[in-house]
Amino acid sequence: MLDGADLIALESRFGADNYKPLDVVLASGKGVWVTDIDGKRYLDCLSAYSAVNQGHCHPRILAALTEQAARLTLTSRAFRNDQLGLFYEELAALTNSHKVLPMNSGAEAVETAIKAVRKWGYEIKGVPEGAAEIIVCADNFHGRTLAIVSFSTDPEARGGFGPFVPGFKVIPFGDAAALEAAITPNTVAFLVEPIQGEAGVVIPPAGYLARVREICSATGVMLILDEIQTGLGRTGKMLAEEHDGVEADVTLVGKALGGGFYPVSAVLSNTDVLGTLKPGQHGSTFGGNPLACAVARAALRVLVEERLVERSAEMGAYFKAGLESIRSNRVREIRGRGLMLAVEIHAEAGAARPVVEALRDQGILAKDTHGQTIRLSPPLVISRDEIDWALERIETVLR
Ligand code: IF1
Repeated sequence: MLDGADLIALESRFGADNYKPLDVVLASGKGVWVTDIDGKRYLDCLSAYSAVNQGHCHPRILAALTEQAARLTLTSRAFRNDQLGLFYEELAALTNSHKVLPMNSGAEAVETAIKAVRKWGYEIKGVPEGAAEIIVCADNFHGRTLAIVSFSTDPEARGGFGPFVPGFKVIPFGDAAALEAAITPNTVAFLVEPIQGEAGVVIPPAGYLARVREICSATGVMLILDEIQTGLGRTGKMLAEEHDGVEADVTLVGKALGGGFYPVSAVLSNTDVLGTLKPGQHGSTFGGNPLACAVARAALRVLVEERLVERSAEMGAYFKAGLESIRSNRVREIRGRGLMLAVEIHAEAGAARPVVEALRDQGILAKDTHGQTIRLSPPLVISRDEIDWALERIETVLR
């Protein structure tokens, strides 16, 4: 039998070295709990970066997956399948969208949106061919493809990968005046995360998104909200845009859309943006396949029927209040909305990584980001008792 050290050695021997995971080798999961190969249990406070909002191995999603997998898994879009239309209808209803374009990963949804708004710019807005500009924010995270890293401001994410894709302009996050100033007649879209995830759970100033919405509407610029991480209940609303009472022209969802079982993403549009893509102009072998659609339909049904969005708001407020009541001079700030939470450690108190390692030893899996921040985003099925259990341990580690 291979033990944990053996399996880690295999990873380092054969695997590309593009991750530095915590050395915990997981073998099973149920709800908010995961178990390593030695049988030690951990409370998952990362949820695969919000891809398992419904909890690990949710039985209803598992049933939908196995039922569909036994019936039909992949047809390609050359033919139709009996799940796609229903998936569209259900997702559109839940997100108040008119059009849906299914893809697989989050990055593919972002790429799709970039292509669609550029085409919209040329065909509808009348931007001269090749001149379309898309405005993005500093410290963004939208994925790892070449176009996306072209407008990343993280040297780690883009260093060494040029030449880059042109046509992007970077402005500060949370600064509506900067957006106004950056827009030109060739601007086709503004792409932004409602709350910046990778940047460390950064919430923009109150009124920012509403002002952004006004500016985009007044100037004929498509507002693209990347809700791949914030969407589907994570922040206590189905979409984070609802906190600000705005509607994006294009909304990107992924991660939890696949319920943690399968990569499913989608571009949702409330305008004619997706209408500019005609047969042959965009696609994917796997996007919209019947297995993906059946899994996503079940993942959405679980969110609604188990009231996980409401639960995220309620448990998030409870967890946040608990974190705020921890007396520790190492804590600089507690941030977050719903169950998208973060603890920022004072620079003088050391880095976040050793804190995350100490949490792991206490049975809590969380992730450090940007040196000082610890993200806490458990599956939305977490209970009050489980939060109390976590708070006790987090307090022990932080004091
Ligand atoms: C990794 C971060 C989270 C995302 C938003 C698009 C994507 C992501 C807002 C792309 C993906 C992931 C990818 C993951 C780390 C992770 C992450 F720390 F890098 F920023 F979640 F916070 N838009 N985020 O957050 O989606 O193509 O990966 O499906 O290991 O790179 P994807």
